[in-house]
Amino acid sequence: MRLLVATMNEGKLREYQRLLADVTGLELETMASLSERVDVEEDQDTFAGNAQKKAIELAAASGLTCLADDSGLEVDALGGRPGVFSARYAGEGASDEKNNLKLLEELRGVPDQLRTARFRCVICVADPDGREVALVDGTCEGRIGREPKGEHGFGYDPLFIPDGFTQTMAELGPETKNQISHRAKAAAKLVTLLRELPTP
Ligand code: ITT
Repeated sequence: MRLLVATMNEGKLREYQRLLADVTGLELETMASLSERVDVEEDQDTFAGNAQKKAIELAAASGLTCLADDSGLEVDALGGRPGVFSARYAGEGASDEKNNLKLLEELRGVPDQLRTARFRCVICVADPDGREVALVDGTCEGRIGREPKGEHGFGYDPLFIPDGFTQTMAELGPETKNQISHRAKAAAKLVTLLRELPTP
């Protein structure tokens, strides 16, 4: 099956290429295979709503089975923010660096035990007729550090210290991240579901 990994985020794309590498019969396509750029407005108020919207619209536009995820960071001391606004927390089109700085600023003075947070990922797969064929999720619990550390990953990885570790996700690197992350957990559920789908 050809599967379009519908993301403009290079970091996510790299992770899916690794996470789905060993699935037999799956041929991954990237947005580069689309003849024209398709923008989907992420205007839903849940991760699931945005993932469904992206997968369904991009499947229809590409004529391919399509995987989309909506993901982000929920910080307890901020009442779950930035949540679905994670990519544009510091403003539309904000860089990862700006988002991280804003997060540190908002958490200034918050003690370690209250800096708990989680990454959340919802993956939706839609077939070329725009029918949802899978909806799965995954979370990764941790806490927000005091300064950005590490070079791997993307987004909030330099600030996020997963439970059970002392280093940030950006210090831990892709092998560890792909075993423990929200995206890895959701992808593992997806692989189980895809294996159960009847082959045409
Ligand atoms: P697409 O919609 O094109 O996939 P995007 O970056 O806009 O790309 P989202 O709307 O899902 O994707 O926003 C996710 C944001 O949440 C992302 O930009 C990061 O800031 C953050 N995020 C999600 N997963 C992350 C991860 O594994 N590590 C660090 N930050 C992450």
